[in-house]
Amino acid sequence: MHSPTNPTHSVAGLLAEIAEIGTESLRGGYYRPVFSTAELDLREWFIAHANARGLDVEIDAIGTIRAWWHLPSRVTTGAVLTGSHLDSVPGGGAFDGPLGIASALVAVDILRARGFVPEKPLAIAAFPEEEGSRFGVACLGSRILTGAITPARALALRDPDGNTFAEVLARNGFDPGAVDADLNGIRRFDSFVELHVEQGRALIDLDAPLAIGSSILGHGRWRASVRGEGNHAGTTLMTDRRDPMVAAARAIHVIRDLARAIDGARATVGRLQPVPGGTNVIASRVDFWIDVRHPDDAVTKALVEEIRSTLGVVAAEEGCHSQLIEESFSSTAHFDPVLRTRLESMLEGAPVLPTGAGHDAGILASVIPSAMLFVRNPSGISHSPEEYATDLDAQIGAERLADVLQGLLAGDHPG
Ligand code: HGY
Ligand code: MN
Ligand code: MN
Repeated sequence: MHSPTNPTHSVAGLLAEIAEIGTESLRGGYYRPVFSTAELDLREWFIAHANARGLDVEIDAIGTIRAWWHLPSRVTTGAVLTGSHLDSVPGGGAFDGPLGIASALVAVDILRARGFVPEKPLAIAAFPEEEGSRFGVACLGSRILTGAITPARALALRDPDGNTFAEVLARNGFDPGAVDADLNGIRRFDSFVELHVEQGRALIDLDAPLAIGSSILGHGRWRASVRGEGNHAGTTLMTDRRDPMVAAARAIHVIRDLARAIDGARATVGRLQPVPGGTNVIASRVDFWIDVRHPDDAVTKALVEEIRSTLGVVAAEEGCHSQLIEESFSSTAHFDPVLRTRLESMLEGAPVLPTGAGHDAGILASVIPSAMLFVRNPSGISHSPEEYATDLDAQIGAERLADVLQGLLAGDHPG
C-alpha cells in the first residue's frame, strides 16, 4: 500500500496520497468509518509515514495509533502530543482529521530540517471513532481513554449493521477485554495540540491563514424513536393511520423552530431511519437523531427537554408513542489558558476563535492541557465535500505547528 521512500515535506503531497481512499459516490466526499477498509488503509498510510521517519509506532487496546519521536525507554511524563483522527462522517471532506495528522508528520520533517533535536518525547496520535459515525458516540476513542465512557458501554455500542464495538475490535486483532481508561497513558503528556481545518468561515472574514482555539461548544446527540402502526399504503385510509413518519416530520419542523428561538443554539436532524422503509409501507417506527449544541450546557439541556415534550405531544396527536434517549454529551470545553497564552506568544497575531465543532482535544482537555490550531477553509463548509484548505495555508499550518511543537519540546519550558 503506502511505502513512502522519501518523507515529503508537503502537507498537500501527503494528503494527495490518500485522496482516492474511501471516496463516496453518493454525494462525493469520503466515507471512512472507523475500522472500515478505507480507515484501515489510512492507518496503514499513517504508520508507513511514521516508519519512514523512524518514529516508534504504538497502538493501544482500542486502536489509537501513536507515532513517537525521541521515545526513551519509558515515558511517564513531560511528553508532548499532537495529531487528530482518520475517520470521517458520511460524505465528509478531505481535511477533517487527516489534515492534523499530515501536518504533524510534516512538522516533524520541518523541525528536523531546522536541525532541532527535541529534549522531550513527541507523539502524533490518530484517535479512533472521533466522528462517532459508526458507533454513534462522538470522540469514542478519547472518551474511553479519559474514562468519559465506561468500557462496558463502549464495547456494547452497535454499528448500523448490528456489529458491536467489541466484535469489531476483536475482528481487527484487538482484545476487547483489554479496553479500559488509560489516564496514566494520557498523563505521559504535558500538552496536546491538535491542528484541524476550520469548520466555519471566521478565518475567511479575518483574512488570516491560522487561528488558535479558545473553546469547543457543548454538544450532544439524542436518538428519537416514534412508534406507530405499520400498514399498507393503499388499503389504509388516511383517517385510519398512526404514521410515525408524519409525527417525526412534524417534530423535526418544530425542533428547528425551537432552536431558532434561542440565541446561539443549534439543533440538527441529519439522520432518519424509518422501519421498515418501504415506498408502499406505512412505517411502524421512525428513528431520528438530534444533534443539539449551545455554549451554555444548561440551555442545551433545557432545549432538549422542550424537544422531548414537543415530541411527546406531536406523537400523541398522530396516535404514536415516542422516546428520546441521550447517546452522548460533551460539555463546553475551554482550552487551557496557560497553554493557549503560550501559543499566542509563539504565533504572534494569530486570532483566537471558539469552535462549534467537537474534537478529541475537547475530551482530552479534561485530563491534560489541550489546545487547537485551525487552518483557514476558503469554503467555510465542513462535513461536506466542499471542505477545503489551500496547499499554501496547509503548509503554513504545518510550519506554525512546527513552531509550537519546537517551543513545547524545548527543555527549558515546563510542559
Ligand atoms: O461533530 C463534530 O462536531 C465533530 O466534527 N466530530
Ligand atoms: Mn468532523
Ligand atoms: Mn474532526
